[in-house]
Amino acid sequence: MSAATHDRELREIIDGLQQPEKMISPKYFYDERGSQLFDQITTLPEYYQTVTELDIMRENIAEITALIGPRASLIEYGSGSSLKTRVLLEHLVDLAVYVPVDISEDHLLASAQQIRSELPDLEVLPVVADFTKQFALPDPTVMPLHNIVYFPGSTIGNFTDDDARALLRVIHHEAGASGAMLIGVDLQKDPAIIERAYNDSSGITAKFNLNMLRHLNREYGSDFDLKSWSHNARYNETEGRIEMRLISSAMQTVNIGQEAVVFNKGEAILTEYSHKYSLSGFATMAEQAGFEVAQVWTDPGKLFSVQYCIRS
Ligand code: SAH
Ligand code: AVI
Repeated sequence: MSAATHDRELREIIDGLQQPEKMISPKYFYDERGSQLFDQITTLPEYYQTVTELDIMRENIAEITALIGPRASLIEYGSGSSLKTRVLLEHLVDLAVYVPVDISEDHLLASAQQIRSELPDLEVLPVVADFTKQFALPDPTVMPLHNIVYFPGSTIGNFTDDDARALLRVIHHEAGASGAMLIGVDLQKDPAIIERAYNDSSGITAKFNLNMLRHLNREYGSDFDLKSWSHNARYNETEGRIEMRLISSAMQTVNIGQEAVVFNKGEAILTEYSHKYSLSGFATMAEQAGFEVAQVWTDPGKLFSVQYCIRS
């Protein structure tokens, strides 16, 4: 990471901790350990999202590949271990290039290397970037016919509605006139099912949440004492979202950069929103970003959806 990026991120973290409700962006979950913990979350029985999205992809892959067509450039936002992408990579016809984009550098590069070894004929051009900031896309060897932006996992739900719309507008631009977006969108359902997914019985989500503080201590020199924080995740029915927080078990001062941040006993840091959408709610948001939802696939229980969006 460049010194300028490091300084900008440190400023961003401090700004968040100086808000009336203290908060840190969920992008800081993802150092190497955070990415590994996320991979563990995807295998938990309570975390219905990954297995359901994978099933939807497998079930509908013929229709999905027909819509995408040949010689596409597949650009994936927040690719992680590219688990669901493999279904696409194995079925898309004459794919021009695969461009996984992720902030978690080591994890991204290792995943890209793994895909190259599995599919030696495919050009894989990973981009280490924060996709909420401007970043350059690499030039592929084979000229693609169009761009498909793949955004699985319902990572869109980790943004506020305003930020999600802004990101969808960037994706709209990235996809270009002949392109499209294939996106995973988690759906509203019984709140008990949702809350269980973020309060798993093995405590992996708690470790994932707390790991953010370990990441900040290592990368940005803060001195959070991990023992005095605990995981909290609850569903806000009014807003239709999980809100994940870290709760301070004591009054304490945390030093970060040149700042000292005071926490009261019981005070929280908001670390993540995870919005759950209605189909109509997501369609409206996509429309506001210039997209029309052309096709929606869901599972029989209507837990999750995969949506193909074109320019409206
Ligand atoms: N797409 C995968 C992983 C989802 S986890 C799946 O569906 O299972 C979210 C991923 O997005 C992580 O790999 C994380 O490192 C990445 N990520 C989160 N915020 C990001 C940002 N602002 N810029 C780039 N990558 C980001
Ligand atoms: C990446 N993102 C969509 C996950 C989610 O469900 O919001 C991150 C996560 N947080 C807790 N568990 C998983």
